[in-house]
Amino acid sequence: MDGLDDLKVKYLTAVAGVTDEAALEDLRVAALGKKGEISALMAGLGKMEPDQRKAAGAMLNVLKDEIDAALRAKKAGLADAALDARLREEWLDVTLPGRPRPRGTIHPVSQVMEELTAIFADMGFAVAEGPQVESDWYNFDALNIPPEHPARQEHDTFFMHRDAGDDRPPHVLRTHTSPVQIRAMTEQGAPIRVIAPGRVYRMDMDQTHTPMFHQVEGLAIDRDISMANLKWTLEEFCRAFFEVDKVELRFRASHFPFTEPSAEVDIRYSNVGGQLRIGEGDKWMEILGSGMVHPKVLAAAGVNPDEWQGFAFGMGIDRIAMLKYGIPDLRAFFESDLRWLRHYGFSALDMPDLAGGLSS
Ligand code: 2NM
Repeated sequence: MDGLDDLKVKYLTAVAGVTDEAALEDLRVAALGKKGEISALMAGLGKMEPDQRKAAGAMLNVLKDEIDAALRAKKAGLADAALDARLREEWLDVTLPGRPRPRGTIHPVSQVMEELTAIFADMGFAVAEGPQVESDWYNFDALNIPPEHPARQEHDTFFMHRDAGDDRPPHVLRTHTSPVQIRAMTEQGAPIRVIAPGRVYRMDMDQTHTPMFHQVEGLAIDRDISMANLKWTLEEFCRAFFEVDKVELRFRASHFPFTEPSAEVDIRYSNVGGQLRIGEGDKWMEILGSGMVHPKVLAAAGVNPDEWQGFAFGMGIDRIAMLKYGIPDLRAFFESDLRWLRHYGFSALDMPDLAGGLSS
C-alpha cells in the first residue's frame, strides 16, 4: 500500500505542533474519525484481493495505533502543561504572617453584661428585653408607683415630647428595666425566671452619675419562692462574678414601692492600699436592691398573687464593672476615648463562659 509513510509523517508532525486540546481533537477526527483518512483507507480494504488485504490491513492497523498513541501522549502532555500553569498561577505563601486582628475592643459594660448573662443563664434565667421609651404605665403605675408618688420625682425622669393640647401622659425614657419584667410576666405568665439587662436614663450628672447608665434586674416567680432563694441566688452570682470562693452579703431592711419586704444588699470588702478585695476585710459596699415582688405588681402583670410569689433585684452594671476591673472614673465609660477603650476594653475573642472561668 503506497502513501502510508507520507500519512504517518503528516499526522505525527501535525500532532507534535498542536498547542491546545481543541486542535488536537480536530486532528483526531481528521485521521481516526468515522470519516477520517485512515478510516477511509480501512473501508477500501474490502475491495482488495485477500493476500493484498491482509498485508495492507496489518500496515494500516500499525499506522492507526501509532497515530492514536501520538494523540494520547500529546493529550496527556497538554493536560500536564495546563496543570503546571495553574499551579504556577495559584500559589499561597503559608510562611506569611497572619493578618492583624481587628483593632476594636469590647467595652467593659458589654463584657460584664456577657458575664452576668452567662452566670444567670446557668441558674435558669432567660434574658428579656424591652423598649427604652416606655409608657408611664409600664415604667411607674404597674410597679406600684402611682402619679403622686414621690418616687416619680426622685427618679429624675426624662419625658418625651407631647404636642400642645395633647393631654395624654407623656412617654418616658425608662428609669429602670423593671418595665421589661412587667412585659415578660404579662406575656409569659408564671412560673418565670428572667433577667433584664440594658440602658436606663435618669436626669443626673456628677462624679458618680451619668444620665444614661446600665442596669440588670432579675425576677423569679414560682409557687413557693422566698427570700432564702433570693439570698442564695445573689451569693452564687457574686461568687461567680467576682471569681472568689468566699463572699459575704448583708441584707439591710429598705423600702421600694415594687417589693415587700425590701432589702438593700451590701458585700464585704477590704481596701488595701487602694486595691479592693471582695469577700474579706471589714468594709461593706452597697451593690444592689431587692425584695419580694409586691402583690399589686404581680396583679398588674396579670399574675395571681394568691397563687404565685417571687423575688426581684436590681443592680448597676457600670458600678460592678468598675469594681471588678478596677476602673476609677465612671464618666470615662461614655466618652468614647480610644485610648481608654484600648486600655480597659476586652478582646472580641474573649467571650466569657463559666467552664472557662469567666475572665480567664
Ligand atoms: C430593684 C430593687 C428591688 C425589681 C422589681 C421588679 C419587678 F418588675 F418584678 F417588679 N423588677 N425589679 C426591683 C426590686 C428592682 O432595683 C434596685
